[in-house]
Amino acid sequence: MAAERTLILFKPDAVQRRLCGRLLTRIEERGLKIVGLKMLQVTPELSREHYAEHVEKPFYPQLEEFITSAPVIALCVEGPEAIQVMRGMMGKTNGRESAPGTIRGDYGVSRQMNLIHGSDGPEAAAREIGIYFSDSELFDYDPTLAPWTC
Ligand code: RTP
Ligand code: MG
Repeated sequence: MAAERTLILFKPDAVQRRLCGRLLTRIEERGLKIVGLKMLQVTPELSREHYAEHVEKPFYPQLEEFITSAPVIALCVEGPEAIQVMRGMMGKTNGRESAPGTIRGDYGVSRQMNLIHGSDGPEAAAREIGIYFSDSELFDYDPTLAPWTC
């Protein structure tokens, strides 16, 4: 099956709560491949570009305040149907409605501070990966085990 790429953010609450290691472990243990990773500060300009579909919504000012409140970790994650696999792992937007076993259902009860962002479709993924990563920051490597015992 063809590999697909998606843009993931560990949001400021995940960084501040020191949950990034756990979130990364979940993604790796699921079998997805990390092909890009960086920490950055989201600016108001970047927030408006990323969340363009929400800029006119009533909750946008709070969303911008939150997403710019501390650094985020951005990842490009690759795998078969990676977009939907990641959306399933994330759970519903509101942590209170998110099932146990999902990231948002296991670590939060907030509708806004919900730990993780994932692209919601192929067009969004291509657009968002382009916002956060240049081509030289994305890596193509053999995902099989390295022969570290020799
Ligand atoms: P995301 O884009 O961050 O992956 O989250 P999502 O698809 O599950 O949810 P979306 O509807 O795209 O909303 C983007 C983010 O805005 C905040 N939000 N606040 N009514 C509210 O207060 C409200 N609704 C959404 C959340 O941080 C949500 O993840
Ligand atoms: Mg969304």
